[in-house]
Amino acid sequence: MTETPVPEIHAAWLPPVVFRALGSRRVRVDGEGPLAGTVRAEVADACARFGGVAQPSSPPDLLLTVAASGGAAGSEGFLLGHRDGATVVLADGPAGLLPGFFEVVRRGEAAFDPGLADERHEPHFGLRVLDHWDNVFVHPVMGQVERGYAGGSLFWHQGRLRDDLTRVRDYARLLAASGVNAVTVNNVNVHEGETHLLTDRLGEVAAIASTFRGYGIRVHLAINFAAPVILGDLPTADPLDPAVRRWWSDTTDRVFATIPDFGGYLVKADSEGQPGPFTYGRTHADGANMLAAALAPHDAPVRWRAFVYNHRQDWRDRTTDRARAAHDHFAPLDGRFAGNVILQVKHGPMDFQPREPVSPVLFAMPNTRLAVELQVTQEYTGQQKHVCYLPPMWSGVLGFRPTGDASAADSGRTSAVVLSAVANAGDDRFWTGHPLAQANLYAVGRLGWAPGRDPAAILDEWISLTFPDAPPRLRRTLHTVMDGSWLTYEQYTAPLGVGFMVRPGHHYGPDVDGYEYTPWGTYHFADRDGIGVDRTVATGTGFTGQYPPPWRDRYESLSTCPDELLLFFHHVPYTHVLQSGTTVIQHIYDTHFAGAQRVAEMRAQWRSVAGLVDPAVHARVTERLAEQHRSAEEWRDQINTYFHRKSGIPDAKGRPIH
Ligand code: GCV
Repeated sequence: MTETPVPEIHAAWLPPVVFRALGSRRVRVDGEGPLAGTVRAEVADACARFGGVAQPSSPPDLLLTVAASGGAAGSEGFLLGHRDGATVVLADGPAGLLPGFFEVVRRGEAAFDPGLADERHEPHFGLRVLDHWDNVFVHPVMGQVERGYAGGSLFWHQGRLRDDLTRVRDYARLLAASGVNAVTVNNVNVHEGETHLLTDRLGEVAAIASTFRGYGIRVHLAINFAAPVILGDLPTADPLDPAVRRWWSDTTDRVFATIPDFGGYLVKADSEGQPGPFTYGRTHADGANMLAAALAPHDAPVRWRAFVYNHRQDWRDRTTDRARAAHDHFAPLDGRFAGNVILQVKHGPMDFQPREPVSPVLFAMPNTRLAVELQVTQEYTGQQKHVCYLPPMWSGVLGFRPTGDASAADSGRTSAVVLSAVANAGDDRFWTGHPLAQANLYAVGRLGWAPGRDPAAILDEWISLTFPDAPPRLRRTLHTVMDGSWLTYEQYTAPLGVGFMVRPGHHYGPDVDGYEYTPWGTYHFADRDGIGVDRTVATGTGFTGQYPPPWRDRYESLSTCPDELLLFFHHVPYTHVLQSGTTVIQHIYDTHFAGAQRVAEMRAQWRSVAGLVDPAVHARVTERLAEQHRSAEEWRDQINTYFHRKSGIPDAKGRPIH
């Protein structure tokens, strides 16, 4: 037996062996166009590897074809079933062939069960986009990838587009196999150099787009609102100025002349120092609608971010509440955005904390198209040094029912039409730094197709694809280590939804008061008596009033506010008794001891499967778990000590607090 060389780049969820069931059969692909061509090439490759026959002259075991009834050309839907002794993928249009193909791959042998009942697959979110925060030039503070924990950019290296885009093609293939259909290539903080991607460096975007195209993935660009000024063409970027409007329209026409299937713009305006319409006394609707007008002839959207708040606030002023900001800015503009504007809303009202309530903006704008934005890159959830499987959190967001009625039909969920997620991949050999963080990337597309899918089932699916020959013990261990890891992370970090307490700037590790007296609006207000932010209508900032009933009442009242969000909504004494029956202070001690202890167990569990996993994967995860363990203990000790010193209340169980 020849030894297979360790691949330079990890195969993630597409190691060759997952194509075995399909590649050992007779497979025919009918259909025209580049996507059908991609599927044919995939099939040919799999059959060459596993002894099957691609495009056989005899009846196939698997037929992938566009259904005779033929839906819209761009439709990605398909039917999977069994007809006349063969498994069939009947795609609505050519765009459905690729997702249909990967559905068969995912199922392996089960896809060829003659008893396979007809299943209709259609994506819930038409646009499922990964937003890369990649810079072209290495930023002096933020580096090549802002909040990137997986090495450098897949696209750019120190100011230049990479010569070899093979990895981008492999990335496109991985994303297509998970269900993602778009990528924004650059950071929403568009610095001067990156502004040129829109014009004189557009060729680089075109090169990336043609690499993604074969896998049905469209490329979007984050643009600088002040581009007409920065590029030196105009003295103003006023969105109501006719010359500015013409500039955007002409520039956008050139983008589409170069990249006919260009996906659209993404804009961070009047946020954290980025330029925007406020400079000219205009509204966000004025700004977004100007870009929408330029994109409309090309039938493309502008995604306009709702992450707008005052980052220069005075901590002494208890009336200003950052959580309120997005709703205060945008809800009054409902109905004033053009049809091709998509308002992109972070899933929580603050900033991707491990626990936040769902943003009320997602339920306040029935006349605006919305995108919900998740953060796959683990800025506040362990920076890909910690195992933190995030889909259970996302699933809660996507399944949140504003009516509060758990039995309500899907229409009761968030009205968002787009799922966007800040990417966590880079040029690291394992794509995501921490090999187990690949599961978070994988899950975005899967939830984008079916937001109601069980996160634990997605995890098992990812395990099967990524570790296809894993013995049951390894499968079980992976599941045990990962499922629940978000709750473990929550246990040893900031308590009960209060958020932050991270080291300022890089946001890794504990610093309870790190942001307490800063202008960023992220406070916990701990004193000797109690902790938490009073966001009630009755006595606080009134944030609870931004929710529709019944949530505004549930969050407003101490007796109905869920424990895990208590300190997000209320300031309470340390002796306040939670619904769980324990006091706030004892809960803090208990969860911090338990969280750090759980990480020690995860470490031991992982150690026990050495020898069952690719040694390089095992070594990388081992190294990261060691750091997670150190960090969890650091969190435990700082948080427990801080609150012990503040409150003077001892741990009822007498454990060591420093
Ligand atoms: C891209 C947070 C992050 C920033 C990020 C910003 C945003 O503030 O720390 O790095 O900027 O969110 O989402 O725009």
